[in-house]
Amino acid sequence: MKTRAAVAFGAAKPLEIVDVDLEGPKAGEVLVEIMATGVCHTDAFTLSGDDPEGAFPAILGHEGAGVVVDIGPGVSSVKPGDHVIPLYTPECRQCDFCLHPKTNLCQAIRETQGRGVMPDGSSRFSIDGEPILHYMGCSTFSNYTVLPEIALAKVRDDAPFDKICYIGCGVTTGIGAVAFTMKVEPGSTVAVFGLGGIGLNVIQGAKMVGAAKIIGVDINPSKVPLAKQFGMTDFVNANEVEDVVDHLIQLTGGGVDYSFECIGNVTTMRQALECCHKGWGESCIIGVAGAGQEISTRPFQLVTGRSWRGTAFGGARGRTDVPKIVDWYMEGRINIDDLITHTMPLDKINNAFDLMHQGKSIRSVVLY
Ligand code: NAD
Ligand code: DAO
Ligand code: ZN
Repeated sequence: MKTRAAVAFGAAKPLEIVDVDLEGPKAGEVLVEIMATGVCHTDAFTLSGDDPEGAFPAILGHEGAGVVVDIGPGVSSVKPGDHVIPLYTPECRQCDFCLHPKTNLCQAIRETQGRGVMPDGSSRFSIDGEPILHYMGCSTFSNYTVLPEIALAKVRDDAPFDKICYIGCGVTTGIGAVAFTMKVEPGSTVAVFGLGGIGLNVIQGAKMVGAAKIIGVDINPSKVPLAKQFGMTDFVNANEVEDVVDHLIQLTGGGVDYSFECIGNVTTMRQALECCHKGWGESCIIGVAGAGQEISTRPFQLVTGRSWRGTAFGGARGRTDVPKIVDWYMEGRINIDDLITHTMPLDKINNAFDLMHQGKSIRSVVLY
């Protein structure tokens, strides 16, 4: 079949909206009509050429929601008509990682997903017979896409696609980092570095679990009103204080219980670790730094009881946890609507990247 898609033909080039050939689902695979997709910082990171795994031509996008159209042989957990959210972190429920209680990093299809192909080693997308790569196993910048069954969370039918697509990455990553990875306790003091699409969800997660003080750190003060609405109690403009770490330690009387780096900058990763309280403070890296970059600190920071951790997809096991997060949204326990600042049709998708780079959007959502 043909599908309309935004194709990344090369690094740092605008996406091109073209008709692409899409092969039907093979064994264990599912054809999905994507109804809406968010545009995440990670799509921009890959498009920039800084992503060591980034390869072109490819169909980017990993934050979608849609409807199952067709299933390949052997598929049993979804059927045509089901509403689904694609998972860039799949959940096979059988591999050593899925069976280990401490990780969500299912490895069942890791190698082929990293190469931009389906588990059988080939792509379902092509133009004039030339393969176009998949991206993060999702490729939600295509109106129709094919995914492995283990990379789909089946969700309730009454949830709006244009909002729950954001649960496919940003919402789950931010809230999950707090609730699943770091298990932040009520009454905790939390610092959030970067008040973008991820950081604001860390803030709402911290408020949800009952954190007492939630300090946002950013260099763009226009982020403050929304961050306050989501639960930020204090704001630090990193450009207006002499030393961010000293400032946070003074503000909290010794340092924070938990910090989250939601920028992807190795300098702020160090600040986030070092503003943690001596003896027990824990810092979680969420941001993805550019290829080849390294983090550093004095080892004595760790000797004296601070811990450095990290998370992918908020530690969520997608097929199990994503449907629950959709329920939280439908029950009014989490706010997604106010974080979706812009919507647009597929042929205007490059505007979403411009708005992101200008710091004008939190989340842009493409509606098919
Ligand atoms: P974003 O661009 O929306 O937000 C980044 C924020 O950081 C902005 O508000 C910006 O003003 C602020 N900032 C930039 N430099 C700063 C500095 N030096 N000090 C303080 N603030 C600064 O990005 P996002 O969509 O929220 O994504 C954040 C990061 O999370 C990215 O690196 C993205 O790739 C990564 N990410 C990770 C995962 C994961 O599973 N680990 C999932 C999704 C996204
Ligand atoms: O190596 O098993 C693995 C999984 C690696 C991919 C994890 C992706 C998380 C960070 C990328 C940002 C997601 C939008
Ligand atoms: Zn697995």
